[in-house]
Amino acid sequence: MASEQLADASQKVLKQITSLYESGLNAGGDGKAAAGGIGLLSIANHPALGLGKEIRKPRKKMSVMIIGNHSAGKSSFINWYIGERVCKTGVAIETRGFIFCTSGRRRETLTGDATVRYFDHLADFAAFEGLLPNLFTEVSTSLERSFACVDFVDSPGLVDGDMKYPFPVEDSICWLADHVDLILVFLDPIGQATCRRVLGLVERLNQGSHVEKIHYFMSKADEVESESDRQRVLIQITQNLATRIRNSHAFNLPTFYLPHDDDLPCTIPNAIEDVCKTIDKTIDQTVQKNLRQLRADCDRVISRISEVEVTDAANREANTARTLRGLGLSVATLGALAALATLLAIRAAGALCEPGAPGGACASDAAQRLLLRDAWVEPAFAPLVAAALAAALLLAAAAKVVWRHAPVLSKREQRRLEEFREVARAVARANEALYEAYFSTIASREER
Ligand SMILES: Nc1nc2c(ncn2[C@@H]2O[C@H](COP(=O)(O)OP(=O)(O)OP(=O)(O)O)[C@@H](O)[C@H]2O)c(=O)[nH]1
Ligand SMILES: [Mg+2]
Repeated sequence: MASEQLADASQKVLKQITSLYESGLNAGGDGKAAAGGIGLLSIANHPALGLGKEIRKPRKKMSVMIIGNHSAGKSSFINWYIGERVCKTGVAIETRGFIFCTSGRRRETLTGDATVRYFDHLADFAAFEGLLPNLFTEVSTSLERSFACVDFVDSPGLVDGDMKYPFPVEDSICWLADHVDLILVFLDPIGQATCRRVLGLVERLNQGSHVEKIHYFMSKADEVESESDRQRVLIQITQNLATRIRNSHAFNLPTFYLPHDDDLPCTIPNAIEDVCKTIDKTIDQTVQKNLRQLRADCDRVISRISEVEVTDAANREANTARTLRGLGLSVATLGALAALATLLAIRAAGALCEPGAPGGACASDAAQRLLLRDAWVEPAFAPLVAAALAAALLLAAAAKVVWRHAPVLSKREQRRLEEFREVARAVARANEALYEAYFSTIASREER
């Protein structure tokens, strides 16, 4: 299968994955992503689930950063790959900043601000002082090779000496290294392949978690005159890098050069197809990584919904227990208030039967009975009233605390969660279908 066909299949899968995050499935439920539905992202961002920070949409394309010494042919390689001269090339220091090269509907150049808006993962990248004016995007309509699903990042050439970069060049390359899928290091045989800056940067990148994504190539190999010269330069570069890279035993430095228009024979081996294969392999890996991420995110959403439902059921149960306890305490409060009222009534009856009390109320039976009780209430009246009042107040306060209910989901919210679960399950099924379709594409490619 040609690179373009692979790119076409990969691009479709990558786009569908993004669409499943953004807008879910179409109403027909035929597994095709469509605009207007509920996407995995809006489900993750729903306040009841709170997964907004954990679930992120993968990018629609994979990205390759090319780094290396000045004049190693980084920009020329991108132009050759795309089949269009989007980056400036030449012997002078041509690339002073970062140039993102992406495919789009029309040819255009975006400046720093627009670049940061175009690639939303770059928001923090612009924080490097002096970087924004040196950041550009070249949009090309080319569909050559796998460009439809690859974004290239052309970086400033590295040189030693008095060269002053307008921004912290090593730091910004290291920042980007975290955000790209593949790093190609181009070192040319006649330039400053082993300059201090290149070696320092390679060492830094090897200290991070990027080792697996870095691939080294000796570029412009046609500039060496003979095979023995090529071997000599290879040994020289390898020796210089060996102490700075992890996995140095597996270190490989294929040589390549861009095809010439002239017919001059060149006996130097050209591994330019290996560079393209490395890119295609990373596209494969990116598609598979994104499919795995989608599956994991569906599972995460489904298990979060279950967690929320379990918490809701527990809250309901706790609320019932709280209601019963609250009711008990309220009844006890009423009891304490009744005791207080009784004490006050007894005291009032005693006052009515005082000698000389008006109306002869003491004559009534009820007052007489109360008066009898007053005989033993009277000595402890004040502490008893205080105790009854304190008990009523404490019980009322306790009832108020106990009766405080944990929030529970409304019927509407419960239905919404059910709907979310169905969407996540359908997206997981669509993901399986994408997986199968993609692998059968790969299998048919390998059979040829
Ligand atoms: N012989 C030969 N020359 C090449 C090859 N690739 C690029 N060149 C030439 O090398 C010079 C530098 O190429 P660029 O693509 O500008 O190199 P660069 O790495 O982008 O340079 P900076 O941006 O300055 O770091 C240009 O004159 C290219 O024509 C190649 O494979 N073989
Ligand atoms: Mg350049």
